[in-house]
Amino acid sequence: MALTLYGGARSRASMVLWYLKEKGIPCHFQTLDMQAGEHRQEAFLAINPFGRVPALVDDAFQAPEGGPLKLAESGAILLHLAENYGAEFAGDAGRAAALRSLSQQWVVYANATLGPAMFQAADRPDDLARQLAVLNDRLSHNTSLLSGTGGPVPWGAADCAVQSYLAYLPMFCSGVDLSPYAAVQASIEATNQRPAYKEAMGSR
Ligand SMILES: N[C@@H](CCC(=O)N[C@@H](CS)C(=O)NCC(=O)O)C(=O)O
Repeated sequence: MALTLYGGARSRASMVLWYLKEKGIPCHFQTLDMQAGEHRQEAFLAINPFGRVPALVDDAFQAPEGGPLKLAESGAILLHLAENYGAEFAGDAGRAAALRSLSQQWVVYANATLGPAMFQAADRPDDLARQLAVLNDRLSHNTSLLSGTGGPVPWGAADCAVQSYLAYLPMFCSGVDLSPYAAVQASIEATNQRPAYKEAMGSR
């Protein structure tokens, strides 16, 4: 099995890198010089025609057109890793299916709902506030987003996706007052202290 992750400096690839490091999954990280437009060159467009990072090549799986599987979109990559390398969806078939579905829900939520709310925080502050209130309530009961699903759950793709965005809050939404969300603040602090997170952020 060989995995290659393509990313650039301060890109969403660091989210995937964090997951890989947290789970101890070996992967070659290929840094693209995005300032120089390497992500728009032929060689990378053959991996992701959209010319965006992250992208993953996994030679343990075959692409429908032949050759190794090539995947784009941070959420799809996280879910692929969770399914095939992360040992996340354990238990009997019913529980495993529920964990998988909930994991998909949180990963899609992070990319499609939380991320956009953060980027539009100045125009639609109420949307982000509503989401932070729900997340704060959720995180004040459990540190893992999949907790409460009838047994222990390892840290996983759901936590990685949501916590990655939350950790960006103080940076990207510096105008948002986080003081009403103590559990969100605590979880950002906890993320910043995780050795794998620090390592991923340091090497992106
Ligand atoms: N929804 C995509 C977004 C990918 C994306 O926009 N990546 C940025 C870097 S964070 C990029 O490659 N930008 C290059 C460009 O737009 O030219 C994902 O989550 O992977």
